[in-house]
Formats: sequence, structure tokens, C-alpha cells
Amino acid sequence: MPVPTFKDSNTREAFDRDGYVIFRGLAAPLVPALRDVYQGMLAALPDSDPYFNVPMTGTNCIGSLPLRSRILASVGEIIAPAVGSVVDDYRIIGAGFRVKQVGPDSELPLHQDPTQVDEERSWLMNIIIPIVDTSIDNGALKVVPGSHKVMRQLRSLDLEDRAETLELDAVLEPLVETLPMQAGDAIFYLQSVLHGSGANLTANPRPLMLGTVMERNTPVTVYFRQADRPRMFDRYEVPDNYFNQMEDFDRDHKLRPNVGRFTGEIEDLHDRSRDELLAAFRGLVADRRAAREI
Ligand SMILES: O=C(O)CCC(=O)C(=O)O
Repeated sequence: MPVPTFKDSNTREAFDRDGYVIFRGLAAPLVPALRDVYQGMLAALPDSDPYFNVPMTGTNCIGSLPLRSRILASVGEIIAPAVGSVVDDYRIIGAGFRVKQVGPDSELPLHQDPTQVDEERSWLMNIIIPIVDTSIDNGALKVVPGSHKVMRQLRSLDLEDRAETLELDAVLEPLVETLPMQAGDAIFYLQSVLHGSGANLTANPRPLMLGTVMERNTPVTVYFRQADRPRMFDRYEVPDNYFNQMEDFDRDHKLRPNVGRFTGEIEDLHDRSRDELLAAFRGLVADRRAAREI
């Protein structure tokens, strides 16, 4: 599992251990510009826009593809200096807004994101910059540090491998960390680290900038599990804007790609049964208790 090319070696070490790293205040000077783009986006959306139909919404849910593209271009341009100040040899492949609407349905269960790169050879990570302060009340991010080392499997686009689906929640409970952040803090995290966020029980939406940063010259590859051979995946090389160009994001991101090209089938060498995962996470709990980390 190659570690992202953070400039600082202590950051690389912490990221490798935990699967994420937070830079407090890294993007604070960028928050006014990000808020301007966010407000402009809201102003451009008709009340009937699909953006307003889902509790976890964002740029990818906007009905107008040209508007989406404009937001992605502006946000990518704004955050590039912050990313470039801490990471070398990267490219940004999509940076927009992820917005938690108000209400109990806005909870996002712990999950891994679908695999988007050959993780044996290359790195890819997400970056989140909240543009309002986040707290337990409005749905701050949650992570399970170290879970990327336990759950190294390929993650199919159809998302059948959620921690929720596997009913791991009880064993994970002592390992979950909630990470309140201030507007302008930045967290980089692996898509394989278990993460999620609670419901937004305040009166206002919780917008944050969510982007993906990856090794500069590596293609985006996505995977789809074969129905009859669960360890086998079909692999597709797709364009950088793959997740940003779907007509109906909520429906289409779980389907086989209809753009890009099929590049063959691949066996998942890290497949683990639910019992194996439970045992591994119980081991992690015991280790953390012994080290008095939880
Ligand atoms: O917005 C959040 O709370 C987290 C977003 C996330 O994890 C996702 O979109 O997969």
C-alpha cells in the first residue's frame, strides 16, 4: 500500500498508521472563496433541482452538468495551493461540495468508498475542508483509525461491502473517533479507511468541500464484483471525472461503468470473511486498550 507523497515524513508515518491526517487551519484563508462558490451554486439551483431531493447531497447531485463542471473547476482551482503546500506529485480529480441537509436521514453510516485506483501500486485519497465548523450536532466526520489495514479488500462499485451491511458496528464502536473540525481545517483520508458522519440535527445544512487527490500519472480504475465468483472483479479504466458526470448520481454510481474501458478481471487477494474481520477488529480493540489509547 503506497503512502501518499506528503512532503513531511512524520505526516506520511501518521497517515500510514491511521489512514488519515488532519491539518488544522491549512485552508482557512480559502474559506471565503469556497463559501462564495457554494452560495453562488445554491443561487443558481432551481427549487426543483434533484440536489434538494436527497439528505446527503452535493455537487454531483446537481441536475445541470454544465453547472456541476463550473463548480468543480472553481473549487479545484481554489484548493490546489493548499494541497500543493503539503503533497507532491499529485493531481486533483474532482473537488466539489458534499452537503448534509438537516434531519435524522442525513446520517452516513460507516463505510469505505469504492476502490478507485490499483491500491497495491498507487495511492489515492480524499480531502475534506469544512466551510462551516462541524460538531457532533451537525454531523462531524467519524473515522476508525487503522481500519484500512484490516479491510484491504477491493471495494465494488455496487457497495455491497459496507460496515453496516456486514454488521460490524458493535465491534467497531469503541474504535470510532468523531473529528469535529473548524472551517478551513483539512483532513486527508484513504478511501479504504472506515468513515461516516452522524445526522445533522441543527437548523442549517452542513456544507464541506470534498475532493479526491491521487498520484499524478496513474489512471482511475473502478471495480465491479462478479456475481458468480465473489473474489473476482471486473476492472474498468475510467476518466477522471467519472463520478462527476453521472446523470443521476445516487442511482448511477452503484452501476457498472458505461464510459471508459474494461481492462480485464482481477482476483481480490485481501478478501476476508465477516468472522475474520470481527476477529481482526477485536484484536485492534485489545491492542488499543493495552496501549490505553481507548
Ligand atoms: O460528508 C460527509 O460527512 C462524509 C462524506 C463521505 O464520506 C462520502 O461522501 O463518502
